[in-house]
Amino acid sequence: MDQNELKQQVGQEAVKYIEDGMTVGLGTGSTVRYMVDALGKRVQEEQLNIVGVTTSNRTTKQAQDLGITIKNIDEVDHIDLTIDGADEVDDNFQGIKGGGGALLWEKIVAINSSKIMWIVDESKMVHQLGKFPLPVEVIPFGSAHVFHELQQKGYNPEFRMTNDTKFLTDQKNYIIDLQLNRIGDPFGLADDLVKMVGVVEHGFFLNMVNTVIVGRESGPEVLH
Ligand code: ABF
Repeated sequence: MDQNELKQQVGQEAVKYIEDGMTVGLGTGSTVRYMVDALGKRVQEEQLNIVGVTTSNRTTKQAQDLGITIKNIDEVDHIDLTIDGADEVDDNFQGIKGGGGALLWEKIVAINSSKIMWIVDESKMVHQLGKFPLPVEVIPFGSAHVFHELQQKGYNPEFRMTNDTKFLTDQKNYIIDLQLNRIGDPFGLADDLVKMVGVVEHGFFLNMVNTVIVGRESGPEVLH
């Protein structure tokens, strides 16, 4: 199986955990795209009665085009289950997310969810976080100074670019990716980053996930 087949495998497996009447957080990324497609099929074929809360404008469009009812996070009083992707997941279920630039809305939806499930192809499973650059979302105002401070700290920052201009998140913020290679103390680094004025959020998702479904050649592996 290639990576896309593994992503499709876990996307379709995850949808089995969605029950009628649920409010479901819908993540962002190519793996989640497969899940939302499969969910749309269930909604159409089974008249599944669910409400989706999305983590990006692109997931909103995909879900609405499939006839899935979407509500803004501030219109619901709870989210039963959020299904999202991830860029890295370590042996302790700590994760890095944000490769798709949606980490802020993803984390807001996640912290308001009763249960969190990540769906990943096996390439995302690592022993130590850090090979994937850590995304940091920053307010544009003063971002050059935040960038400089990150340089001074030795975090190897790079502004995320799209066609020679700074990438803009759905919240109209910038993303600075930290090329760290290996991260020995994610909790310590997370604390350091959130103290920086102008930093909105980082891509560490620590002590958050309940279930990880990993795409494998032998079939989806469900880890709790
Ligand atoms: C999203 O899932 C992002 O946080 C993360 O970057 C992405 C993983 O991307 P993909 O599923 O396309 O590999 O939640």
